[in-house]
Amino acid sequence: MNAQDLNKKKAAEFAAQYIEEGMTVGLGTGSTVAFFLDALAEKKINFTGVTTSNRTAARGAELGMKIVDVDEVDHIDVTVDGADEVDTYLNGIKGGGAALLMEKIVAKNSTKNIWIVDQSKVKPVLGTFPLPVEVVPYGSGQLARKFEKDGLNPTLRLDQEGKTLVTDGGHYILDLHLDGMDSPERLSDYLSKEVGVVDHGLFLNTADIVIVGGDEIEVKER
Ligand code: ABF
Repeated sequence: MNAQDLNKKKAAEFAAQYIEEGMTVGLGTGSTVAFFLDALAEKKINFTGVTTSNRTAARGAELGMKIVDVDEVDHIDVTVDGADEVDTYLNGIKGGGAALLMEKIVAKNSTKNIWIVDQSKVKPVLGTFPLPVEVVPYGSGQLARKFEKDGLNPTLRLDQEGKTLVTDGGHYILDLHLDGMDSPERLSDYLSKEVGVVDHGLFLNTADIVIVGGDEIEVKER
């Protein structure tokens, strides 16, 4: 296992201690969360998992977990999810795993949000990682042209076979290659107002705790 995966595993295993018997737990998507699911299964406690993607639902079921959709619970005690980038304000970019919409829905319905990342995800400012924007397929070409004109360098996300990726929600993803950003808040507002944008990967004021796996575990609190 390489150093990055070891750090992911460390953060994931540390996060498992926040989960108690009987909790309703939002389960994120990605390889760091995969380590978290394994650590959670090891605890052998009863809890209800709320899924953020078909992949997570499938993995949770394989591990014998009770996995439900967000509308089947009245609240979510805590959600544990990964991220692609986290800045010093604990704002983040998510969506590298193409699950940003369901992740944001689950996060917004959670009492507490915990992110688990390896130290390579922690950056002084956001925007090195391409910003995913989930868009309605109809009109996505026009949106891409507008983003291009606005200097946002969009690329249409393709799947492993080189075909246009379609998210669990039936949408496309335009990744914006920004090389940094002055104001995540302004960019979030701009994107949210564009007709055809379903949502985007800027998760602002969302994470309450970020657990960073490195030589030491670092716990950052909002
Ligand atoms: C998920 O975690 C996505 O939002 C994000 O892209 C991913 C990070 O993946 P990994 O843990 O595999 O680095 O929540």
